[in-house]
Amino acid sequence: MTADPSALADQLLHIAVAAARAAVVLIHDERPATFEVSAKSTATDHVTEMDRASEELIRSIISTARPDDEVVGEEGGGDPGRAEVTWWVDPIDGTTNYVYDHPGYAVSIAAAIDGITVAGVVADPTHGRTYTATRGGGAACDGRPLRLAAAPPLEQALVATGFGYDAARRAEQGAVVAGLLPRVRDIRRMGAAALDLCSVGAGRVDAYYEAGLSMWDLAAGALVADEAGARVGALDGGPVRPGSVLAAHPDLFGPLRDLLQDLGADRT
Ligand code: LIP
Repeated sequence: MTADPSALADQLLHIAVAAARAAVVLIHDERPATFEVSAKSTATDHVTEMDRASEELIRSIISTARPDDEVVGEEGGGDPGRAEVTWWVDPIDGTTNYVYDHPGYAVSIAAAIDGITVAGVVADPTHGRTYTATRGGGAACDGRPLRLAAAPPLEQALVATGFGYDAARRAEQGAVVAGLLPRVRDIRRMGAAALDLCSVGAGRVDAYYEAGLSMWDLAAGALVADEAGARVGALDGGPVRPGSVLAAHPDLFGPLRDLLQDLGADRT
């Protein structure tokens, strides 16, 4: 590994930002009037030709700059254990919002060294925002530093969440929300994990939780939230990992985790 990890993180972030910006031009600025949409795990779990084209473009930019790294993307897969530097790519996070041309989709790119995410970018084309972070270097939105304010009490917390695509799982996740709703200020369901995590970092929601996600959904947004001062972990309180995430102000994390565990959120 390089003698100066922060210099490498900055280099990786520079590549990630360039790739994200190119992908935003492709999927948003040059969005075609029509594009192919097909189903994945269920009839409502979509992938579009724009997801694939975005990932292909991002892969090309990363591989040109760093040919020995491994890119793991939602559409093209990859081997996260093969190389020292692994890139986690969600070419369009919030594909349902993208299909409907509804605000709330993002390009999410993160770089990890030996399994630790060190740089991340989440580009939000419909709001014209770019979130960035490097480990130990802070988080920013359009270059403006992000830092959490004081936490509200649990009953005044605005909590974001999301749901899977399988009907039976959604029923379980809906039951958790039914139990949560009277215990907090309100919930928000925005449709893209990367933006939900950045919203915690930017103070647009007080917390976010979800089960069933992949590292490409989580890696970049989790670094932004962490570097903005949030505690980010799994729903059981362990380290963030595929399948389970909770992000909140450190003072709010414990009470919300305990409530969500009582409601069975980590079993959905
Ligand atoms: C989405 C996630 C979101 C979840 C959606 C969907 P995709 O990812 O970012 O948090 O609630 O159901 O899984 O599939 O749009 O890349």
